[in-house]
Amino acid sequence: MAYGEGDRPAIKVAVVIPTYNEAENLPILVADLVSQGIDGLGFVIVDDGSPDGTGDVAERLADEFDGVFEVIHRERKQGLGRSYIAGFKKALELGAEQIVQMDADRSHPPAEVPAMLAALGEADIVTGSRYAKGGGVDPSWSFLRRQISYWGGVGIRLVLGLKVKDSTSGFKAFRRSALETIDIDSLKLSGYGFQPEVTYRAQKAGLRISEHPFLFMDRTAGKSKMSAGIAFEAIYRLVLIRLRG
Ligand SMILES: Nc1nc2c(ncn2[C@@H]2O[C@H](COP(=O)(O)OP(=O)(O)OP(=O)(O)O)[C@@H](O)[C@H]2O)c(=O)[nH]1
Ligand SMILES: [Mg+2]
Repeated sequence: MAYGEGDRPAIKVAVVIPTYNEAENLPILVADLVSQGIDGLGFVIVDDGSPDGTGDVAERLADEFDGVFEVIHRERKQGLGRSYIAGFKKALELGAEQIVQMDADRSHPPAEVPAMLAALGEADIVTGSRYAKGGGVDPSWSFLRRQISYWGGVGIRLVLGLKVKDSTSGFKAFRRSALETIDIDSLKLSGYGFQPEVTYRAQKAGLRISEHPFLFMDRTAGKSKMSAGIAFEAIYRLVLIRLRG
């Protein structure tokens, strides 16, 4: 249902989702989130001109949704970090009290979101964690992939001195005040390093970060945008960030 300015239900919880070629995944993810019955739920989708038409899919979902549903269209692919910064700013501007970030590829289970929001009662940021007790990764992952992912994460934790067990998780819930404290405009990394950089900033600012276990499942539709090159570049740049404080 479409609303005029001023008569849409108010947004309390904004789910920010960056998309690049996720036309198949996005409608399923949005429907799954809606079915969680979250009070004051709204969406901010940030699409980087996906050639597969994800931007149009998002507009259609916005027309159908009974509440705040913003779609930010950017002309070209600018990376995950820049997309999140634009999305977080929009969520704050809309007046959301709690902001959730998650991937569009359905690796992050919507069923965990209500518990993560509840956990914000005693934390400034709740990080979805594959390595907290009760969490895990897709059973189809090979032994080698598990080792690379786990030890890569341990390396990043050591480089940045992070306390959380899952330093690269892109599944998080923030209090509005946490995003305001972090000064999101000054975040430097846009690719794989964005998530640990956010966590590093939050820890340095003395924010309370808790971990919520979840089972990370591989995408079943669409293509991954990850590569080993992206991961190595991120680690190198995180070292620089730590050295410069
Ligand atoms: N707006 C925008 N979204 C992006 C960009 N790159 C990736 N994304 C989205 O960011 C999320 C994470 O990207 P993925 O390709 O799943 O990366 P990943 O989860 O690290 O890698 P996999 O484990 O292989 O899925 C997905 O929702 C993507 O559609 C980008 O440049 N711009
Ligand atoms: Mg993914």
